[in-house]
Amino acid sequence: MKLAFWRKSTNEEKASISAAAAPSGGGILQALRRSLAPEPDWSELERALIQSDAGTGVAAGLISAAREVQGGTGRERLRTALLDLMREESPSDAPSTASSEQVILLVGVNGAGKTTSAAKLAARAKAASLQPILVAADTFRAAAIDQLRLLAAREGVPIAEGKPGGDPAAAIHDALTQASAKGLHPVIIDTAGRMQTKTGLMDELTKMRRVIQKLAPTADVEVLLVIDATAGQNGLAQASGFNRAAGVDGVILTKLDAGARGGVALAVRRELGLPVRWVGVGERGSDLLPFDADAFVDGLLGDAV
Ligand SMILES: Nc1nc2c(ncn2[C@@H]2O[C@H](COP(=O)(O)OP(=O)(O)OP(=O)(O)O)[C@@H](O)[C@H]2O)c(=O)[nH]1
Ligand SMILES: [Mg+2]
Repeated sequence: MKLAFWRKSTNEEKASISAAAAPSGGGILQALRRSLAPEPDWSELERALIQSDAGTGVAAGLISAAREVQGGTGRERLRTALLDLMREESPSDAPSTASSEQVILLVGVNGAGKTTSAAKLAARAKAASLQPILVAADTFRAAAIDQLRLLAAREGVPIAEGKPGGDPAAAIHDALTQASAKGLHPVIIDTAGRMQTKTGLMDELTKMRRVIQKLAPTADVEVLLVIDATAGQNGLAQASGFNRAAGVDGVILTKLDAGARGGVALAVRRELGLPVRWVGVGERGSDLLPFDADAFVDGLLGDAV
């Protein structure tokens, strides 16, 4: 899907992304202090990447990419490899789609941060003068609908609620009808947490996706997989099941503030081939930031300050 202007990060937000990516115990930063030479101790850097939760395969891949970079210090060569991996089309270069319909479907395992991220996205869209609507399609638990209702009220954003125990696809159907009648977008849909191994629940996602396609055939639809960064490598195992069922377009990486190590973002990009779209850095409404590769890599390498 095309990117809209409300996804662009400010300089202040870029600094927060760098801070969240910065390794707390030294890690890559410490290893890099000793790598101003063109040929640093590559195995030490590789270990530092593994310690930052990048995973062994990803760390090895990055180091071999860095070694192939011609010229520069070890730090510069690693930086080039990291940016090659993480850089995406910059949101600011993409045409604004603020006038077209947008539908965002949030999926993921239990507790990843879907509901709070939905509210944060709505808050951000509203702050950018859009008219978002939240959709409580987690009909599995009544408390989930209550949770989103409270968050919607806090952000001053309208909500379309599914019936507790009802069909989430039906809730989405009603919400899209309402959104289109009132000209509300983006439509931000919260779904129930589910394990990627439960076929029935994955089929439910496929159905939701079909309903969106049917009711909003011309909309920009973006399916975002919400991954808890503190789950480290476990988060990655979830993606393929979700991708098969719902066609994942990108990732929201939550809880980067909560002791997570930033290397997970590298693994998401390299192993899943999915762009990180947003990062969660706290529990407040404003703590969801559009991912910025340069700021992230600066933080990871300790270049930001
Ligand atoms: N520190 C921190 N906490 C977060 C972040 N994102 C979410 N949380 C917290 O994680 C917990 C779970 O968040 P929810 O949004 O309810 O997760 P969920 O995926 O909707 O959970 P289920 O609906 O049960 O599957 C809450 O206590 C959130 O406040 C983040 O970026 N940083
Ligand atoms: Mg939830």
